[in-house]
Amino acid sequence: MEKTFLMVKPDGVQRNLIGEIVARFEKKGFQLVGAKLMSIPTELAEEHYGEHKERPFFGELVDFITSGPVFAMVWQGENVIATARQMMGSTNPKDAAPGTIRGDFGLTVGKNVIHGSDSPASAEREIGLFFKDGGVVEYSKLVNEWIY
Ligand code: RTP
Ligand code: MG
Repeated sequence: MEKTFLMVKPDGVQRNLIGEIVARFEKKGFQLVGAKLMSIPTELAEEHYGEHKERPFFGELVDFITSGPVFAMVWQGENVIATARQMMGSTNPKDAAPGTIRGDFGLTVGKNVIHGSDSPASAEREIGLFFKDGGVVEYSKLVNEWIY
């Protein structure tokens, strides 16, 4: 089953949005298979956002993501990578549709509440970076056949 890496960024943690964000993915029917509150070491932040190394905002991005704890998660389900990105909304909250996480809660492009893997390759890479010591659980929900 497809997996993705999602993370409530430091602004979302400070604003008490962890529960709201987890609830959205739970209610959608996706399955939480890993989660932890953690501080990101600078080296991990630089590696995670390595694709943006040459961008002018790279320093600010690393400073922000290491500025306070984040809530790192692995979610599972069919098409979870693309669907989670839709549920997050556009990168810049000013362009994010109402009803999306960034549309409802985001303030600026730098403080946009949530991160989500943008492709299967990113998901595999990011799960490997953030959960390299384990913590991803395989389990079945026995409730019914309508959710993952
Ligand atoms: P993310 O990686 O955090 O999930 O966001 P994303 O895929 O929607 O956007 P991406 O292009 O990967 O950019 C990563 C993060 O960099 C910040 N950013 N700042 N100042 C700027 O113009 C600018 N552009 C991007 C955003 O916080 C974005 O989430
Ligand atoms: Mg990205």
